[in-house]
Amino acid sequence: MCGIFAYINYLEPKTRKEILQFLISGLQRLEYRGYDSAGIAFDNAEGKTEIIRQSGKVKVLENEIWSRDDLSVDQSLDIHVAIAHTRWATHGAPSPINSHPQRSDEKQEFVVIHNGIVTNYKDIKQFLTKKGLTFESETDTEIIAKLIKHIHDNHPDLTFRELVEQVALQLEGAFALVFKSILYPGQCVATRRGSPLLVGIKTKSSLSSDHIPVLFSSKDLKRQKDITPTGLIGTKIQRSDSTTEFTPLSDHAEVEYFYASDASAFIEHTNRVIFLEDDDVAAIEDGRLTIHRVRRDFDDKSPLTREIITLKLEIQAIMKGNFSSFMQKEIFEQPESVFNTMRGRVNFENETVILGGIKDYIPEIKRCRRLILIGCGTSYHSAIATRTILEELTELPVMVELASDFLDNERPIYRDDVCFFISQSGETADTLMALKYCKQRGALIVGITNTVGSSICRESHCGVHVNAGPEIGVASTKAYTSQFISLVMFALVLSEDRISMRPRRTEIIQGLKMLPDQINSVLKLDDQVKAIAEELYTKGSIMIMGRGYNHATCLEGALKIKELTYIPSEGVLAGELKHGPLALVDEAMPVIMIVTRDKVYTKCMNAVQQVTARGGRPIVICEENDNETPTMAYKHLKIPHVVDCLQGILTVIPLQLLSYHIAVLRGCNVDCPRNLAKSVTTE
Ligand code: UD2
Ligand code: GLU
Ligand code: MG
Repeated sequence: MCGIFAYINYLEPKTRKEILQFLISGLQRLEYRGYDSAGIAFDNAEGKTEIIRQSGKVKVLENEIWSRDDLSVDQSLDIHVAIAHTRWATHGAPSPINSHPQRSDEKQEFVVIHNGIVTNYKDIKQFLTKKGLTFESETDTEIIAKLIKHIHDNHPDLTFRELVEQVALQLEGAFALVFKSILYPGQCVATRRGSPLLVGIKTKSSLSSDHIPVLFSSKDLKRQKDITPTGLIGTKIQRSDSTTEFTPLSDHAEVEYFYASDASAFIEHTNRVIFLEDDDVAAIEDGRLTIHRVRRDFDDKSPLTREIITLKLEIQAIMKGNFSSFMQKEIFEQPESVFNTMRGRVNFENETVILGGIKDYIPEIKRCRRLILIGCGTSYHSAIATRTILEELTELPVMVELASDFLDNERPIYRDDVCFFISQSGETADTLMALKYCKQRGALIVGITNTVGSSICRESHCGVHVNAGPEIGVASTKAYTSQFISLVMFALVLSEDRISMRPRRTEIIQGLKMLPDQINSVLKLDDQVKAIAEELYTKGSIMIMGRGYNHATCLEGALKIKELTYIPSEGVLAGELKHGPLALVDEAMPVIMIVTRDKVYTKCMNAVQQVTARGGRPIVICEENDNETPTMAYKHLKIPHVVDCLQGILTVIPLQLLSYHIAVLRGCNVDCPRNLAKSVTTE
């Protein structure tokens, strides 16, 4: 989820100081991704692997590095492999021992850096423990370092690359990995599945601009006479007879390689990159890069010849990918982040849900008197969004409270209450205070957080990490949809043994399965949403209306508009229309209405009629198969159909996009709205 950076120099001498500087600046370029600790590994003067790790900022790590006087920083190294990492903890709190690189043993024969989550690490840990191995960290990553050494010890004939392939075959989950080993000096092997990883290549010669640089596979090379080595970097020219000629980089050519989670980490050194694909294993040995496949049966589908792409983008642009702000990037990340929230938890085949973080507390939760969901801002909205399905599936009374208001009024709390504290950062001061208040009164405390090792995570008895990955934009987007899904998963867990609820559960679990694809199709509305933004950005206020499962979407949409565009915006429960808000409606008042085909559909249509009857021109968010609502609307956006209790995930996304576009049109700072901070750690 966070940052990987590795630097390999071959016959291109660099001092240790230069190498360390490269690592630090590479990590600094990745800082924007969010992280809680950092670390590096390189060769020390004795030819052993040296690891330096710190919690906190890269600056702290840098200070630690330069404070060391035993590193022989002026020594020049002809061939060297160095790896570096920023960590967003998912397994074990941020601490030096949990930071990466993780090591195989005290001799540090193998070290590895990892982005992502290994979901079957417990099984592998158990296997290795039975073999007598002990673990020093709480991370999932440590098992990777230990496993590769274990395989090496049992199969000393395997190459470094083959060892990594064997390891990758055993791992489940999402990962980008880079390995270094004193047993294989000068070699560096990387692989990925689900997490991004790319290789940067810097050569002095051969890659001239009139040639297309490529990485050729042995298969392709075999077709050409006189070329024997595998997967070499070189150039190809298309001949007039439409054959290609490949000229490999000459032997003993000076070359430098970089591995990184995104190109911003090395773009100052080179703009030649190869994007690795899932199950690729990229190996560097004797200055040569080769790419192999973990599963050989996939080879045909995925040729090993990869074009080396020349990136022309400016550093600033690359940092955010093709996006203009982190918030926009995070909105578009939702198909993945939502999947990551469910990863290893929802089994779509046998329709079961396991939340490892609360499973031991389920009997206690089932005996409770009521559930109380507490949060602030967006997190509070995720509670509103899921309250109804929680009540339906748990058959428990559910209360939803704003943390500050809850404390102001000293709401009564009892020992048999179960209190949920929802916070992206896990540090929100109001929520944390409410947590302490409830804990003192003997309630069971459940955290719903995106940040492992955060205060709420530590103070809670149990909880669920939403695993949305770091969120940088101040206005929350992907954390909201992941909190939403976490609470729905909780409801599913609590209803597991209710036979009467089986059809409903099936419907919801199948709905969850479709969500990533459906979010993708909602994101395709971006241009339509932008057109609407162009009409609305000069308006003085915006009203967002809906009811039932979409009430939370209205509140969250209005909050996004306020936060980002500074336009007053109100989320109105459509049922309340005639009790006040209708007075605001006329031709000039922008009104957005959410109408989905659930049990309040007719009531929503009534609301649309009431608005149009007052001359209002509603912009409607409705379902794809709904041909009626658009006829009454001034404009409409169509989203896919999903089970009622999950609609809020699809309906909120057009509003996230809308607030983003309006903010851009108004020239507002999307990532850092005025007067707001990412995590509100003061009361
Ligand atoms: C754990 C791993 C996950 C995956 C899975 C495989 C961690 C952090 N997660 O996920 O990556 O390997 O096992 O089975 O190692 N907690 C709190 N308060 C909170 C949030 C969490 O106390 O606000 C506790 C929770 O009770 C549990 C631990 O933190 O003891 C990990 O929570 P989780 O949701 O990441 O747990 P799980 O089993 O989904
Ligand atoms: N799961 C690993 C850990 O918690 C890696 C997290 C990351 O992607 O930074 O250490
Ligand atoms: Mg805890």
